[in-house]
Amino acid sequence: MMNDISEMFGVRYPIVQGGMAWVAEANLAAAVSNGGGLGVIAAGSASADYVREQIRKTRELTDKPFGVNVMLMSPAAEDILRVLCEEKVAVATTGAGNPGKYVLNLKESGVKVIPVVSNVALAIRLERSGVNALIAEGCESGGHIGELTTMAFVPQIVDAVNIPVIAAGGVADGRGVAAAFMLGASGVQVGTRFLLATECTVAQPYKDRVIKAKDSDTVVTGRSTGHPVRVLKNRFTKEALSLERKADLSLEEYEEFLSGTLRAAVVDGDVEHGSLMSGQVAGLVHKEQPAAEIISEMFAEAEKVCRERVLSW
Ligand code: TUI
Repeated sequence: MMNDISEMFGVRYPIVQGGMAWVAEANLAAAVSNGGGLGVIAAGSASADYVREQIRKTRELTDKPFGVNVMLMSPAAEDILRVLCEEKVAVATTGAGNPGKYVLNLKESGVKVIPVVSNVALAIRLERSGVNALIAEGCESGGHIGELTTMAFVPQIVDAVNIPVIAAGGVADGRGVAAAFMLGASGVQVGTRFLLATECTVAQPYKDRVIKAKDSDTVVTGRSTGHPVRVLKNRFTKEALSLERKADLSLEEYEEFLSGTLRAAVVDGDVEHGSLMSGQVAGLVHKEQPAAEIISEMFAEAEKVCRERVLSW
């Protein structure tokens, strides 16, 4: 399936793997790229050296293009972006901030820049700064989120810019892919379903919680602190929400409470005290599968639903 996004990335299917901090490392990124999508290494809060090592490891596992997601709130973000230029990574996706001032350098080094945005104003500004495409992320997503839903947000971005738009948030199967294209997107970004890829090295208890989750099992913590994050409900979210109700809570105290909780979930499999970031589609994903199978299944289903439900009405 060739379109502007698959041609831009040089991949078979217009699907980008979400830049899930701690979760998305070389094994998952390479598996997604080998399966015909764009695999992505998440830099998260890691060091520039870690990112360079993961880039080199991914190159040993695939000869296909892949990207790196840079979480711009990280103190190491600038060093990581320098590594992406030096290593001439195909694509940089960015999140949790405005990458405007880095766009020129990245593009001059041959790195395509695809920022995640959660409002139209930033999308317009970034189009002017020369980014190659945009990821419009709705609040159905896991992790750090904006306010708007994918359904409302994607067509508004599509109307506002003249570069390709990739829809994210709430996409986990072929129906989601088809719906994203109906909204005007040229591709999709998928996180939660790839968390259940066989090649994803996240601790098994985390995967099992996602598999067991129902539609209403995610909650958004951190709204009161200005850092809303969608996660699966557990003892950690109960404590986080109760801490947020404290009148004299300082940001430092809240950040101290959060510190290490994502690592605890992903690496140690601590599903009670850990932060189990997940999208609302957790209730839609039921099993582990190889990344390549996830991708081919999603696009086969998208084609089928378009034929059966759209083209025949
Ligand atoms: O970045 C994400 N999702 C993430 S990052 C992350 S790491 C983390 N770990 C612990 C606590 C908090 C975060 C987990 N999930 N998604 C992309 C995204 N970007 N969502 C929203 C935004 C965003 C927000 C503000 C993009 C741009 C932006 O710009 C602000 C500005 O300066 O205009």
